[in-house]
Amino acid sequence: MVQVYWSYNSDGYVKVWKNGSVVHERTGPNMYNHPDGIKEFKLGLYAWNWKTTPPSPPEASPRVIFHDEVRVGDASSNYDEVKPRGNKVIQKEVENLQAVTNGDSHSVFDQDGCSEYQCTQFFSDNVGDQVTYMLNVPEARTYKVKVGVKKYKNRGKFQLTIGPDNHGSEVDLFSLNEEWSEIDIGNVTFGSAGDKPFKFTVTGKNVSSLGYNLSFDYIKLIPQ
Ligand SMILES: [Ca+2]
Ligand SMILES: [Ca+2]
Repeated sequence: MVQVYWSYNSDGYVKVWKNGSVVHERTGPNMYNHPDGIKEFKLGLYAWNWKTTPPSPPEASPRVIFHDEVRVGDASSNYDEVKPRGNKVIQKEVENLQAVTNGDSHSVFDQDGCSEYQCTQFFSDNVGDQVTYMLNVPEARTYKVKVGVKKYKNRGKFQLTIGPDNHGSEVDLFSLNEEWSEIDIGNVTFGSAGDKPFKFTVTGKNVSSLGYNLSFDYIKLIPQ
């Protein structure tokens, strides 16, 4: 990451950041003293003689350059706004998240089919019951959200709400046999990083289901 204060005076500076630390720094004038103020950031190959030596371009060895994830901030930008973001998939095990319900009990159980050998069960018993998990979203950006669930014969249907908005459609967790599944909720844009409430509200149950319980395994955030 390059941080520049453009100036033709001694207060100009250029700082080069790598992995969160300044690794190179130069202070002093870094632009011409020109009435229009030439402040330009360019990305490209520097091969001046390709332009000036007629006939253009002259014989030259090929040069190749790759650019990726270019973001340009301004005077009000901060490090997090422009830093390289990467594309690592984040998976949070629901059994490790703080859970708050509307009163019905909630517990963690061990089973081989669950990711990290544990899932949660919400003993909801009616429409409108809710469990909210707090999930730390590391960056303000768009993620595809997927939820790992365990289906069974006593499960209800839910609607997921993240912050103020519903995401995805109603999901039916009923299955005659135990079944693990990954539900694609779709893309969600987070305007800021930090703890976000993922609220699951019971919306009904399959006619064949014996109850309204919900069961979760993990929540996955896939950078888009
Ligand atoms: Ca209840
Ligand atoms: Ca799990």
